[in-house]
Amino acid sequence: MAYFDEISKVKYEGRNSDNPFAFKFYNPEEKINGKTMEETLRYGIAYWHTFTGDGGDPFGAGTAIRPWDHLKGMDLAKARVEAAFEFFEKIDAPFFCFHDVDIAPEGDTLRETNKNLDEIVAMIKEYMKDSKTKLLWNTANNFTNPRWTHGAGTSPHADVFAYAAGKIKKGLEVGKELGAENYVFWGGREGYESLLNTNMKLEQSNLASLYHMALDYSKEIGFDAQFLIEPKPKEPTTHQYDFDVATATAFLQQYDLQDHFKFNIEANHATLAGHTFEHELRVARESGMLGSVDANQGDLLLGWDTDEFPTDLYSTTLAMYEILKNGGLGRGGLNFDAKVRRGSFETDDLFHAHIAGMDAFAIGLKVAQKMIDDNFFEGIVDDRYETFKSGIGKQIVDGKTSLKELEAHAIDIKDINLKSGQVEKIKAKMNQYLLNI
Ligand SMILES: [Mn+2]
Repeated sequence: MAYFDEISKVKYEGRNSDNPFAFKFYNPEEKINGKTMEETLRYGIAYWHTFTGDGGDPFGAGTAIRPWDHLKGMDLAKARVEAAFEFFEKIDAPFFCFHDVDIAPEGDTLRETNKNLDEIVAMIKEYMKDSKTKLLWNTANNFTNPRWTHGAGTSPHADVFAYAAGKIKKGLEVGKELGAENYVFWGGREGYESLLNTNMKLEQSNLASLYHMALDYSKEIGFDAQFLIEPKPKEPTTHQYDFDVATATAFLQQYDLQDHFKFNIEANHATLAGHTFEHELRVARESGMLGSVDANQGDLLLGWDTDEFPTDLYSTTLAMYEILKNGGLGRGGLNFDAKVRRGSFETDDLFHAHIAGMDAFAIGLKVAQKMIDDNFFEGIVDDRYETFKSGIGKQIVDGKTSLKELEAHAIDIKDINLKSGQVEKIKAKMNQYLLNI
């Protein structure tokens, strides 16, 4: 059965195309700096938002009209697999991502859940044989079911911790079975609401133990995926342990996990943490831990995680700058952890939204590459820190000076020739780059 009958394969038609079902900027075969756009951008489709989500929010029921709405249970799960692979083919997606509960319904026990998963995973494996779409990452949903109310790996109850461990074990097996490139840990409810009843040290140490056990088990079964932590500062808990990249880096270092994890960085989580998307990418890149990206955007007028499709070209350009300076995303990719707005309830909107996001990052890639070719930011930064290249500045950088020497250098200085930061001039030039692609 076809679920998106009226839509044919989305193709690149160029910037002047009037066809809403065509890419205007994303041309998968076009080479940018020696690599095709498809190879660099490594787009992924988020199963949960696109096939499982129904447009419901805390104030109202789902609005989405989907051709699989009439089905339930395992029949619904199977229809979603069929629809997903038809969608992947039509949108030309190289990757997809899922949580366990997105693809198969939970049973009353972990044993029943695993049985449902096995059936759907076998079906997905069959579909993958005839599809170019690969699994970018999978993960365990340890946050939706009421048992995770107080956390999963940070739960105050040992049975909940064991249940979480069992689900992760299964997730690693599923990842191996489907050839996942990465395995993601999003903290979900790993945090706390109030210190009045919380043993923070025990919770964090238990979480680290869970990660170590996951590493051991993946080694044992020969699953060589890249492990990724996805920071988020708040929501659902008040204080999430993986607040941002810097906080999560300290956690990984404290528990000797830093050599085994990279980060999956989500734009909307960055802005919730009070950072820009590019800030989080930069912090991860500078420590060699930029692994993958959840490509979306938040609404800066709202204080919660809106998971919108990315359309802000400043943001996609600065993100692609970080990704290109990182030498690409390696085994990671750009996963559209994004949902159509509740009011965008028609099936066609799934295509419009992905086309918008794919074009926005394609523009970002082209503009960022052009700026790198021109040494645009590098030139600005190089000039700005010029005084550290020689003399006392070089001695500071090389660690060859002292407070005494620095005082002697500074003691009679009257005028320091500080230069303007020229942020407005830089932004105006960036606008020229964006308009001239
Ligand atoms: Mn989000």
